[in-house]
Amino acid sequence: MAKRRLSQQQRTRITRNQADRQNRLHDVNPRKAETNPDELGPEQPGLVICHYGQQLEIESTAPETEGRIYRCYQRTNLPALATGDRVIWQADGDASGIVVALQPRTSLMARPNQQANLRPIAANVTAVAITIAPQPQAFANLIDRYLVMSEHLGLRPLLVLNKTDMLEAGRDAELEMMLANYTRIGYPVLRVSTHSGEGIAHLKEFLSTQTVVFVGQSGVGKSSLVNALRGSLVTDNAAVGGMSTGQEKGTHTTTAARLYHMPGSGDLVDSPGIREFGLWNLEPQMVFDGFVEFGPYQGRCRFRDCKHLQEPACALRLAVEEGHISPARLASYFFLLATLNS
Ligand SMILES: Nc1nc2c(ncn2[C@@H]2O[C@H](COP(=O)(O)OP(=O)(O)OP(=O)(O)O)[C@@H](O)[C@H]2O)c(=O)[nH]1
Ligand SMILES: [Mg+2]
Ligand SMILES: [Zn+2]
Repeated sequence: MAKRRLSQQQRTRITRNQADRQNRLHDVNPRKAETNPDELGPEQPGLVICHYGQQLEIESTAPETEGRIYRCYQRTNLPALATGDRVIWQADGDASGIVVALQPRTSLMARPNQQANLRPIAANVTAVAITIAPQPQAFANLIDRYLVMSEHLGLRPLLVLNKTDMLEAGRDAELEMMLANYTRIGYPVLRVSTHSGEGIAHLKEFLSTQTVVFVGQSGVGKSSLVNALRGSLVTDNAAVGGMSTGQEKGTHTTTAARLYHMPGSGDLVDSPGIREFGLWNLEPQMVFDGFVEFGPYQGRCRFRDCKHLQEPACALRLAVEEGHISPARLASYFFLLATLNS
């Protein structure tokens, strides 16, 4: 037992060391970002695969160099770039270059950093896979936060329950009830296990035409899913955490969002597990709109400015009493509203 624990720790350390080494390898002089344009290669299109620190990994989408990766800096006049951004860049060597322009985005997912500034995570995604597992425990508040964000951005949300091999009928009854409620609201819930392979083919089919970002707590298996969906023929697998139970908190194996192509069609973005329950810039009405099953009751309360708390003839509370809206979702709505004001 002791021996096994040690080897898991070692595995985690090795993964981390590899990441450090890779980052050092990618080091380019930041001053190059201001190189005179005449000294650079022609402008060409590219795709941001990863953004860590000040550096970007750009995949060329120009016919002659398609698929090749260049380590780049961005010109300082550009906004912060995100994984999935389409850009224009110029080579300044065999494997490096400068990003000179950002192409229009269809969507931008961002989350606040510790300073409460919004940090872009992924651009141009079409779907959000909210990933949960029996372990670490899933929180409805967090799922709802992602749902509100997805609805707000017009992205297609789905819930992915990973680690179905770990489910225990008694212990996970609450989780099952929670998922049944999301199904009832109309959200797709896909049940998978990267260990047993259950549901992976179905998830792959479901996502085949999408660019999907995997979000959720650290240790739920986002990177494992990306690897499973891409299959065993690829060589550049995402690093996976060492704790097979996922009970250990704060492993945070993935440190930056990264885009992977699925063989065939579809793109996957692996993102780091969330560290804190951050806020994002939303108005209260946007939160309401993000609870899609509340929609039919909008404007039906007796008082126009009803807060749905104690007011008489509140349509929303009546809907809860009559079983059309789950009490958990109403509670979650109040919780998210409160976090906006804190
Ligand atoms: N039992 C079981 N464990 C799994 C499954 N999928 C992944 N795991 C384990 O869960 C742990 C965490 O997996 P990761 O893929 O690194 O999780 P992550 O969500 O990417 O974590 P961060 O990168 O830290 O956000 C690893 O030990 C995996 O082996 C599964 O289907 N069943
Ligand atoms: Mg990961
Ligand atoms: Zn009301």
